[in-house]
Amino acid sequence: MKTVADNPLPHEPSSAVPFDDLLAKILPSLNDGRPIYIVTHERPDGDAIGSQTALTRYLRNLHLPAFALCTDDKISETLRSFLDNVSQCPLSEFKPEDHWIATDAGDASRVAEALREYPFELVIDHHPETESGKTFGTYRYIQSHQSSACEVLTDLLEAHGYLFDDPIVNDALYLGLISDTGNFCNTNTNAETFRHAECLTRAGVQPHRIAQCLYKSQTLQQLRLYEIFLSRVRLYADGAIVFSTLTEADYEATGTRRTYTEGFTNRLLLLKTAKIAAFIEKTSALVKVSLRSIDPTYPMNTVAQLWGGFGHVCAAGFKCEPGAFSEEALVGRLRELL
Ligand SMILES: [Mn+2]
Repeated sequence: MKTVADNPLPHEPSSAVPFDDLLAKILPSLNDGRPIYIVTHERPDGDAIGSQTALTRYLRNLHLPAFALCTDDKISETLRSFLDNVSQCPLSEFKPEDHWIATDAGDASRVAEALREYPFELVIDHHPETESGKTFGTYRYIQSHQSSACEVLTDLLEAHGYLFDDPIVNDALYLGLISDTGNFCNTNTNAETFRHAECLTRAGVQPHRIAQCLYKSQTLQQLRLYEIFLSRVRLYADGAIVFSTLTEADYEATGTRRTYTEGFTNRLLLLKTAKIAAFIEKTSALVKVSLRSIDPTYPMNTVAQLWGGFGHVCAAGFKCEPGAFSEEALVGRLRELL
């Protein structure tokens, strides 16, 4: 049997009060009546929408004119139901000279192309720092040891004196927490994650209700898409590497969209032999690959970087032109990690 010492925490837990009150430093400069746009990454997931919703709502509660700027009109109805709780601004109405904050997006390349040149004043993220990211945002609060942008934001709000008294903020924070930890199953789950979850649950969040929203709200069309996804599963290296692929035609045939595949890559790791999973999405113009591994022994970010991508150790991805992608080459790189 392994001892605790043999199984150290994958990440150093942060201390209970890990930083000064950053929001108190920044908010005075944002309080000049101009709108504050809260932006997140393209193809937003639960953590993106959760952190965007929570921060927009929190600033609104402080009587600041904050808006969630939605750059993706194809987000799933589940995520939409969280975002619809806060003030939103359509892409057509913003003014460049207003205030800009990014959450769950530490690099300009993560936000919509139209916004990349704007002067972001605050950037909140938990993705590992990138070279290009260092010039994005005046204040950068990047905590790559934390599970989610929502966990980072929970700390920021706590330090700012938030009493966890707004159910909309709390539910949104919890959404991000369970999204990025895979419902507390991924390697980024640690004691601090549970402390934040406890804090939110004590404040009234009902974990079963958020889990129901996120994991048990599939339409029959989505299940049909998943059926196709499973039918395309192929194994390499005696089942240690699991691949599947979807194409534009699959979305059309099932009446679904690319944004409906949340969680698909992780589900390839349900296979007992699986160590590494890759979900390949093909369109005529682009190949998008999501990579997941069961633990940091198999670093996915190093592989994603070979194709210009990035990400976390156990969850990374890349996009490239169809001509630049070869499944054999990817399998070859992944085999080297085993
Ligand atoms: Mn995230």
